[in-house]
Amino acid sequence: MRTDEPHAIHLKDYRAPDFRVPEVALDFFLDPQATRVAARMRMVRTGAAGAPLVLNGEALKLVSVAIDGHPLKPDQYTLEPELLTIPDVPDKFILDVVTEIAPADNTLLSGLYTAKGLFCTQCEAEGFRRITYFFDRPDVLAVYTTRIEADKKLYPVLLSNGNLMEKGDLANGKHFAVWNDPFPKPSYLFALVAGDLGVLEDSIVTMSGRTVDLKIFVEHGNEPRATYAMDSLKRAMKWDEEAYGREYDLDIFMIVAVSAFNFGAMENKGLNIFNDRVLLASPETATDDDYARIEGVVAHEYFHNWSGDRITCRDWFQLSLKEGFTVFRDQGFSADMRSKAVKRIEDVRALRLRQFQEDAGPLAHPVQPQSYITIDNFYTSTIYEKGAEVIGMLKTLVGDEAYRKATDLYFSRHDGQAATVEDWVKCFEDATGRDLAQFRLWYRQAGTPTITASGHYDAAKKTYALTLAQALKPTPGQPEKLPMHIPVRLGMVGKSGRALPLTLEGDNAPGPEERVLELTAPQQTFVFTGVEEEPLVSMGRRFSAPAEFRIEQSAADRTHLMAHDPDSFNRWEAGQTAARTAILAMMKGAAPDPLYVAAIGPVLERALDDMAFAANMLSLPLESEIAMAMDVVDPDAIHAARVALIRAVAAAHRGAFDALYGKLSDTAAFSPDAASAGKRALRNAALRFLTAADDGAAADLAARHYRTATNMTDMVAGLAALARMTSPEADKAFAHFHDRFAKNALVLDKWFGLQATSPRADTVERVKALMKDSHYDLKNPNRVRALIGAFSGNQLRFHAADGSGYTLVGDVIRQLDGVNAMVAARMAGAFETWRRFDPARQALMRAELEATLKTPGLSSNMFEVVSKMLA
Ligand code: 0A1
Ligand code: ZN
Repeated sequence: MRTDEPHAIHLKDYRAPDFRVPEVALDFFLDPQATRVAARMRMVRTGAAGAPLVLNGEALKLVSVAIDGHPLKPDQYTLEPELLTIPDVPDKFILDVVTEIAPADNTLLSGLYTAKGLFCTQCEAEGFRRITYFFDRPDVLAVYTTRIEADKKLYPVLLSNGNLMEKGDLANGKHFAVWNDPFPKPSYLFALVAGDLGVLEDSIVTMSGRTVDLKIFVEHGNEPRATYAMDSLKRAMKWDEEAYGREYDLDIFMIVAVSAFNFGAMENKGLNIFNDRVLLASPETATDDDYARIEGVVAHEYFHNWSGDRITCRDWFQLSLKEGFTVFRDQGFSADMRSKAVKRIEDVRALRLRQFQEDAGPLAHPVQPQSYITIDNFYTSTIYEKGAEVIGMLKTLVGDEAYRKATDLYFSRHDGQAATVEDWVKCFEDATGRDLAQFRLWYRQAGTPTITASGHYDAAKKTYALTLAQALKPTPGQPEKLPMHIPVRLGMVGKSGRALPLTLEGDNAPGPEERVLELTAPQQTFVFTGVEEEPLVSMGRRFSAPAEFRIEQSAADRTHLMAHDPDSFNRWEAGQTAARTAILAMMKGAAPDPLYVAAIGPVLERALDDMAFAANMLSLPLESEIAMAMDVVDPDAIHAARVALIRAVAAAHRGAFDALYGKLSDTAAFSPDAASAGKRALRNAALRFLTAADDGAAADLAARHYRTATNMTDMVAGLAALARMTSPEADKAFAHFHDRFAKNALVLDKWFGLQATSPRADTVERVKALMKDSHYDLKNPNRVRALIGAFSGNQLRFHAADGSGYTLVGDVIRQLDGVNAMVAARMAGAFETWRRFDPARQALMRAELEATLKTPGLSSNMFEVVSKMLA
């Protein structure tokens, strides 16, 4: 992993492998310090005659290597730090490789590692090479048989992919199990788990009538906390049958929860491995957001069985083929399980917060990148979330029915293959007859396009001419951009609030109230006829493209749309734009916009109609969202103006907030369903306004909210309100929370995170003190993310003018780089926006980046992100 001169890998250099590996048999002798792996692989030459066998390997001790049973002498192969080369091999042969590894020392959590006495694997993207020498690339698909041998007392549960073939006891207190996965798969989908685990079991009957056993393995005692994940899994399996016609294919589907995991979860064939943070939930320990995330991630990993496992990627440049599609699928599932409008709002918000930021900075890359140094750095919001948006646009352009036809074609045409983004787009062309040549630019061009609309109403002719112009700024390596194919969904709203029909010049019947315009040129004008009154344009409904939609509208226009737009997403959007505009003006000395403040009145009046939606209407743009709209970010001014607007809204509607808060107090037993969660969200939104002042009354209310809470959602809301205050009530509540949950790692993470995101002036000092807490652990990614990750998202305090926040995070990432380079490089993303700040802050951040780049033994992961940020 550490290389002196990290070099880039390019898509244009892709070459098919020289060998096929139809079968792999692995024999594991588990031991935390010295695990032995005996691998037997059947190799068949498919490439050039005489080409050498070159296998990947990393951090391995090679014990022996043999071809067709004949051990090789050291002069018959060469061993480099990351390659095993055997120059002279036959066209068909059996390769035996024995390696030794030390899972307990594997702090990178890639390959085979131990966590709390458990053995587990993480092989995506390139972890399998840390287990044995192999073609560790996604286009080499093999049938795996895995035998695991381990101490029976310590590791009673032995799991791998596929079906259990055999198990039994051995001498010396050992036992073994043999698993076989009949579906050929790439090495990154291999998984093994061994440990002392409890299990929650259930089953489901698939659409063709087969019974599938479902098992979720967790630490003993945690079984009840896995019931929501199990319920989500069953709903996801059913949904995939209905929405995509996809049936599960093995007789058993297993999930294992682990406490140390680099990302969220992993779709290993038949044996998903989860970060326990996105699996375990109970009302006392998980918030409604946690429940929603669990539902989404369980579905995501399950959906990968078709979009990822049955059809995998030819190479890692195709990563979005599986990730963008699977995110799109999980978003569709969650939207169907909950509220479509609210889910869309949440997804767009997350996209803007992370992906738009990425697209506007030094790490911008296309959905299909052309090169990388370390693939681990490309599990990005662009690959995942923008990739999903691109698929959403395809669906918008071709329509629901044709979309299903195209995905059916994709699944049948490429089942069992390692496919490409091009294969995917081709299926859409073949299924629909559409030419998607220009649309392909969404995969190739980085950056967020801006769509600027301007309109002209001719009252005499009753026509409205709408001109749409698109622009895309240069991004690293892409100075010139071509115009894209952009679906722009829109409607027109009259002054009275009614929706106006959209009849385009040349239509021979009155048009619908909503339509999708296809913008393909740099600028296009669409003329609508029969427009009875001057319209307000509601553009980019349901966010029809991952773009920035710009239209000149007054505060009055926006508050009108906020109240009357028939599209609820755009009602929310109008509110966000109005609030952001108001805050930006306040930073220049304006008073809180009275129109915006007044517009919250009707929102409160209608709040009970759709509570989750109302909670979103009441949620002001975040500080980092406001920063996106500034040329030079001023974190102090943003914070002050945002708080001032919240206080102005609170003061104007005190009575209504009080009434709402009182009316919504919950006495029913906890249920995680969407309606109940929406009710809690709305009450907690009201709490935010009622505790906007930093005074005794606010502290009392927040403390009472915290103390009387009967579930984690409300506890966290009370605690978050207190975290903004200087009252001694805050310290009391945090101490109470700590003592109550000290033994529950996931809840303790919330305790760390809430303190790290506090706007209080002493936050940097507090975070430093928390790093000395006995519960802080640099080796546990969840804990580091909870404290340091949360802190670097605290725009006000991370960007403290004295640079103390930068030094804190800089020191951590440099230290963490030696422990877990993958997680460290992701955390370095905190500095991604450094050029958007004032010269003094820029200099401070740059100094941290330069110090990082100079660190001896820097990982290639960190080298890649930091050198790109400085370029
Ligand atoms: N494929 C997984 C994400 C994942 C990627 C890499 C990992 O380890 C380095 C872990 C998980 C998903 O999309 O869920
Ligand atoms: Zn995924």
